[in-house]
Order: sequence, then C-alpha cells, then structure tokens
Amino acid sequence: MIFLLCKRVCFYSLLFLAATTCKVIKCKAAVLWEANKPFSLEEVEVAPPKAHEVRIKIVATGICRSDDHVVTGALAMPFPIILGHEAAGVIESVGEKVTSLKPGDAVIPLFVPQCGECRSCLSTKGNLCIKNDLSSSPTGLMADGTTRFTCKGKAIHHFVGTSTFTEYTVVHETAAAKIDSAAPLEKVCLIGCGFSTGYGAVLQTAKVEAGSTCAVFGLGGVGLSVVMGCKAAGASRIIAVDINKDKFAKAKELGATECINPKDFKKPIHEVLTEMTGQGVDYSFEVIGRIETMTAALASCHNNYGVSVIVGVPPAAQKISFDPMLIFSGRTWKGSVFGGWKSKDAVPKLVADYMKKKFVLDPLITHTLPFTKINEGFDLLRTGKSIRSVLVL
Ligand code: PAD
Ligand code: ZN
Ligand code: ZN
Repeated sequence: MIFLLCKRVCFYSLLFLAATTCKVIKCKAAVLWEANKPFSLEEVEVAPPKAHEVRIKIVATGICRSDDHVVTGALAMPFPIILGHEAAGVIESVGEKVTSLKPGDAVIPLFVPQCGECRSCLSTKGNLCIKNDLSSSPTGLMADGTTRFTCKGKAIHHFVGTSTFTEYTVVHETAAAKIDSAAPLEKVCLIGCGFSTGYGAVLQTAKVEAGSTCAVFGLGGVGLSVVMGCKAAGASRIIAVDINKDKFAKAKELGATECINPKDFKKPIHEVLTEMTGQGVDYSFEVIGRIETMTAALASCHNNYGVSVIVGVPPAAQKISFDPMLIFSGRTWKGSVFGGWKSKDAVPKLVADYMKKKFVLDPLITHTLPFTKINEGFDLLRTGKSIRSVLVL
C-alpha cells in the first residue's frame, strides 16, 4: 500500500514537474509598488530557479509586523517589492547543483539563511549568516544581483531572501529548511518567523534560567512567543507590558503572571517594574520596535546582572541616546535576530517539537484568511485586533 501510495505521489509530482519545471510561472502575487500604499494583487512572472536556488509553491504565509514596517518605511527596503517572510510551502522545482532539497519537499523559507561556511555559521556563538539581506542597505536581489520576479515589464524586488506573499517564490537553497511533510503548513508557517523569533530570544539568546523574573514589552505574535519561552524556561515571574489591554488575556493564557499597561501609571514603566521586583527583572525583552521602549526595557532589568534583549526591529534612521551608567553598572544589552537559531538546522527540529506537542501555535493564530484578503489582514494587525493572521494560498 505504502509502495502504491509512493508511486502515485511520484507519478503526480512528475506530471506537475513536466508542466512547470524550467519554465517561467505566471501567478498571483501581492506587490507593494511604494510605501504607505495597499498591496496590489497582480499577475507576476516567476523565473525558474538558477544554480543553488529552489522555487517554492507557497501554501500559507503569516503577516508579521516586520512586513508592515516596510510599508510604513520604518524598515527601509527597495521598491517595488514582494513582502512576506513567515511561510510554508512545497518545492516545485530546483536549480542546478541543489543537493539538500527536491521537488515535493515541504519547506519553510528562511529569512536568515544558513550557508554553513561563513564565520557566524561556523561559530557556536551566532546565527546571523553573512548571506542575509537584512543590513541597513538591503539589495532586494538574489545573490547574483538579479531578481526572479517581474510584473508589467518591471523587475520586482525580493524581501529578505524570502518573498512569500506570492503563489510561487524563488529562494537560495540555504534559505529553505525541509520539514516533516505531515506538518500542517497553515500553522507551522509561524515557525518561519514569529514563534521561533520570540521563543529563541529567551532560550537561545538570553538563556533564561528557571526561577528568573522576566519582563516582556509588546504582546504581539513575537512577544507572546517570548512569554511562551519564559514559561518553558521555568521563569517564576513573567510580567507582560502592553499599551493594548486586549492583549492581556492571551498573555495570561500563555504564561504571563502579571500584565501591566504603562498608560495606567504616572511614573515611567521602568520605575514601576523596578518597584514591583525590588531591583529590576533578571531579563527584559523589547518586542515592539521603538527606541523609547528599548531604553525602558534596559532600565527595567537588574542594574548589575540584568540582561535586556532587543527583538523589535529598530526603526530606520533613529538613534538611541542613553545614560552609559545603565551599562557601566553591569547590565548586558543584546539583540536577537530569528531567535538566535541557526535556521536550516533548527527549523526542522522546531517543527518536530511542534508535532510532539512541546509547544502550541494555535493561540497565536487569531485569523485565517484567503490570500486575496491580504489588505484586510494588515488592517487587523494595525488596529490591534489580530495576533497573527495566516493567509492561505
Ligand atoms: P505586533 O505589532 O503584533 O506587536 C507589538 C505589540 O506592541 C502590540 O501588542 C502593541 O500594542 C504593543 N505596543 C506598541 N507600542 C507599545 C508601547 N509603547 N508600550 C508597550 N507596548 C506597545 O508585532 P510583532 O509581534 O509581529 O513584532 C514585534 C516586533 O518584533 C516588531 O518590531 C517586529 O518587526 C519585530 C520582529 N523582529 C524579528 C527579529 O528577528 N528580531 C522577527 C520578527 C519580528
Ligand atoms: Zn517576522
Ligand atoms: Zn553563513
């Protein structure tokens, strides 16, 4: 029976392959032509993958605040662009010299790739592979300096090597992780960004110990995943901070022991947290992307051995000015991209852990929408009504 089933899958995938391999695919994509405009659903052409690249049929993609940061200009990217970086799909075809993936494999695209050769990949201390396109001057192009997307005769940029708001995308082989084919793609797409980023910031970057006190600034999909990480690490107090009190019920459900709204206090929130905990929390996490809350989170942790982790994307062209005494006294200020995980190695394991029910994703997914409702999905995020909306293609 298994043999028959395999034969059937192979037969169908061969038919499918014959239909599209090596050819340009015309499909639907959400193009962002310029900042502060809605997404335009367009027919785009997706070129076949070149050497070391793979073409993926996207099945589901989440909406993350980082996508919205590009819309508002807080995260500077070249336009026009196809955004989206939190997805899951199936390999449609592979370019020459691809060895780690084959057509039919279920995959999660990786906005932090893992080339396995650069200093960060070879070091046990880091995860930010040099092949990333997250710098302050991103190219929006594939490694050879060209794009695989065109629309109405114009080249369209890629986003952080992923671009998932499209029925088909092309990514480098080092930017896609093969996952369990039985995994529900409309859920595990969150492992492509939000969940892994928050959970890893606690377990990989901060390495929170059991019994610690933690403060989490910002309770979106990423911040709630930080809360889950703190709980998994055995933190004794998890203080959730948000200006939207509607986020508190879910934060409590996922492990927050207290929830506070800075708007309810006259004094600055770092003073409130310092009073609540005696001398400040052991670990604080900024999961918003504002410079004021980054310094508030730093000032909220213990003046000598507190660790504060910046997870929120720093707004473009803004600088922080802070009293260096905050650091001189011993605090540690860190950043965390994709939760510190070495992506291609970690993502299949995280999916396996999800399948073993070691953590949940369902509470993070408040909306599941057809891809064509992408603008509605962004409105839900902007009005604070959603945690994660998953678009199904
Ligand atoms: P989100 O917008 O869903 O959540 C942000 C939360 O912060 C919301 O609940 C807001 O109400 C709350 N908030 C806003 N302003 C304040 C304030 N002044 N004080 C307290 N709370 C406030 O975003 P998200 O969870 O999708 O992403 C959070 C950040 O993390 C965002 O900046 C995003 O770009 C970044 C991110 N970083 C990485 C990474 O690799 N470091 C990956 C993914 C997302
Ligand atoms: Zn993201
Ligand atoms: Zn690398």
